[in-house]
Amino acid sequence: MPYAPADPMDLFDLRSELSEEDRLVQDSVARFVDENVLPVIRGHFERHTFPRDIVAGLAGLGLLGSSIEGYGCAGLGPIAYGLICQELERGDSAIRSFVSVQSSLCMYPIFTYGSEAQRQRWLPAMARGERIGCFGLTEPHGGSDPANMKTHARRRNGDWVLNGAKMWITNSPLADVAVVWASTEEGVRGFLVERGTKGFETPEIENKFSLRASATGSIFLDDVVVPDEDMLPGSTVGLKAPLSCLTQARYGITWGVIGAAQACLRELLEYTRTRTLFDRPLAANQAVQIRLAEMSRRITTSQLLSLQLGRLKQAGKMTPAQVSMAKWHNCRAALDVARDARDLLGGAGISAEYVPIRHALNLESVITYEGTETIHQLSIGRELTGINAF
Ligand code: TGC
Ligand code: FAD
Repeated sequence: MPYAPADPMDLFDLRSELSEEDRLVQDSVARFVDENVLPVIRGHFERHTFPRDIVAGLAGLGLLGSSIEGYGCAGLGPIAYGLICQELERGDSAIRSFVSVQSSLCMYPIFTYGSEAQRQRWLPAMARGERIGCFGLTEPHGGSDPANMKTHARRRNGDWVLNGAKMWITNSPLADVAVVWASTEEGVRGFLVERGTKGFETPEIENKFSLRASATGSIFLDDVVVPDEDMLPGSTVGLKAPLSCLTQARYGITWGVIGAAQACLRELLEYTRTRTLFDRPLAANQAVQIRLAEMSRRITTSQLLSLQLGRLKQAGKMTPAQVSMAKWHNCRAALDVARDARDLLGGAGISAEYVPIRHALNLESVITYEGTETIHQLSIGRELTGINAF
């Protein structure tokens, strides 16, 4: 058979490993991103605004709570969810973040730990994008150690009274409902707190230099009364429930960041072929080709990790340590690709006209949230040695 050059974004032809359904999902999300995200995202990044207009489109494609069966959700498998994240983050990490939080951090705990009444009330409306959720775990004094939780819920006349503060909460300024984790006398539990409840405030965090197209805020809880029926009854007492939500979202992030890295490499390939320096295309220099090859190696190893992780998830065998390895590896790989692409664009690399600077700035958040790089390294260290070094 004659040799045909591989797709530079898929050197190991992993697309041929996908099911027909997964390919259809990927193609339709890719089209959506090309038509609805790429034309507007730069403006939103520059203005520091979330593109709220696209929420209906995300919902229309079944991308909100896509892994949930029933309740108006699409019931897709883990590889399809990964591909959704990958294509969305090719547009911008903010869009993938929105979908991660709505799907993995809000709809997932309501589905997994909620009562039937809570599922009926929230999930169909959230799948339609009519209700937006946020997830409040991190607190101002330190997000890496959620066990040291200060936000608390105390029982009063059959209700719960919540006090405390959460910080760096994606979607909180937009959210209709917040999944708030609070410490109780029995341990940590999840609560659904609705906008409009007295004492519940969600001011936006301004002036971010990263994820500028995402709405990030705080949550302040000042004697907020939450009825007992809005406590997540299945949330086991302790950190297991919130950490299980993080596992779902981190899985999606491992795929998402591949999309950001691909966007950078694709643009850079074009740029280095067409920019002439010292009488030859930039891409004709060995030093440049080695850097492009490095980017491709980082993307390919990330793709292989995520695909295998997806297969393990599908088989019900995925472990938190595997997720930590892929989250650490793929975020680091994508950030290195974006920073190096920025450098190879020279001065143009600092302009929003090219995508690497936007992706690099976004990835500075992505490598920090959902567990910093160090937290994931220490999780793997604990898995290997059996010694907790946090
Ligand atoms: P540890 O003793 O390890 O665990 C307590 C219990 O939870 C279980 N567990 C998990 N279960 C499911 N998934 C996981 N990933 C789990 N990790 C642990 C564990 O088995 C145990 O169960 P049991 O039955 O024995 O009680 O807890 P630890 O206090 O030692 O903490 C470990 C550590 C440091 C890894 C954890 O605290 C951690 O992951 N810290 C980082 C916090 C973090 O990632 N926060 C993210 C906030 S949300 C966010 O950033 C959203 S950004 C969204 C976006 O815009 O995309
Ligand atoms: P800290 O925990 O204070 O860590 C500071 C530094 O110390 C880090 O480099 C860390 O790696 C290091 N460190 C910590 N412990 C150790 C140790 N034992 N040994 C060595 N080094 C250590 N949270 C939510 O709950 N919901 C959200 O929706 C959400 N969205 C976010 C959106 C954005 C844009 C950002 C930036 C953050 C978001 N977060 C959210 C918070 C995020 O999860 C935290 O920022 C993250 O977990 C780190 O917590 P921290 O910022 O308090 O840093």
